[in-house]
Amino acid sequence: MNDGNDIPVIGGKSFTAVAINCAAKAGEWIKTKLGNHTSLSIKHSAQDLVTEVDKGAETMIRNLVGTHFPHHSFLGEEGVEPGPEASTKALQSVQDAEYLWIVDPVDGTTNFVHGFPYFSVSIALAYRGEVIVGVVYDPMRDELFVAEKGKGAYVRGRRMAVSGETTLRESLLATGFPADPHYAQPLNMKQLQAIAPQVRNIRSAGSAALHMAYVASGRLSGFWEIGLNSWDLAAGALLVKESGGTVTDVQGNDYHLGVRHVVASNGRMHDEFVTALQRAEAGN
Ligand code: 2AM
Ligand code: CA
Repeated sequence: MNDGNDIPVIGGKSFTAVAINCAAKAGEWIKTKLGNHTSLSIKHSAQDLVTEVDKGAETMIRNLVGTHFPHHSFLGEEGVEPGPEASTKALQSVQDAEYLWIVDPVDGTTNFVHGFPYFSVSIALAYRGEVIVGVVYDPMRDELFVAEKGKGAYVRGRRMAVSGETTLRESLLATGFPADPHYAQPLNMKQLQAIAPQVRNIRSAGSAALHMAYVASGRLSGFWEIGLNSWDLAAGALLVKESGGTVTDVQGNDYHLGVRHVVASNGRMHDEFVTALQRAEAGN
């Protein structure tokens, strides 16, 4: 096969096979580094961390993707300057690419640094701005979540389906606590305070990609978070959609690569969920 540019590529593999291979390989390596990373840098703020493991894993994935698909574009968290403006600009510069790989080498870096065993590798491939392959790999549990557009989503070789809860009252939700103290954090606190009494309970485990994978697999009814980047969400969004769920922004608009404030759910209580978040934001 070739990669769409009529130049044959040696050792041709499907997009999904390459995504799985990259996630598994990087994930296994990251796992060996748990508790052994040697450098820790602060990016945007004391909450925004990066280690040599994030950078090494991204390089590994970039090289592997480049070997199979040398003409594809690549957007990885560690190749972008910290902060929301740089992320938005970086996405804008590549989002019209024919094929774009969107990679978070370690989603949940804070957990990784502290030895809290909940982090993932997130790899998505978008074709003309639409995600067509999504893989999220949890190396600690050796769980690989994979979705192909139109072909469903799978974990451990079994087709995934979202959960059945139809109301917020019976829902188990997750959120992420944002670092940005000016906008995202106060808004998230408002939402948390308003939503908590309306639901069964709320979790916050620290990897957006894995939270999305848990919505897809029915372990969570829904997830929301403010101020994320395309690499945190692209793979997970396809997992949720291909498992029968719904992904929007906090206004209820359909997911696209530029969404930063995300709401994902089993779809059955999505409207109630979005309405509750909007009410919380408006303070009523
Ligand atoms: P990361 O570990 O790849 O940075 C946890 O709430 C989620 O927020 C994780 O997916 C984490 O991804 C992301 N995150 C952590 N710090 C962040 C920051 N400063 N800005 C944006 N997202 C962040
Ligand atoms: Ca990361």
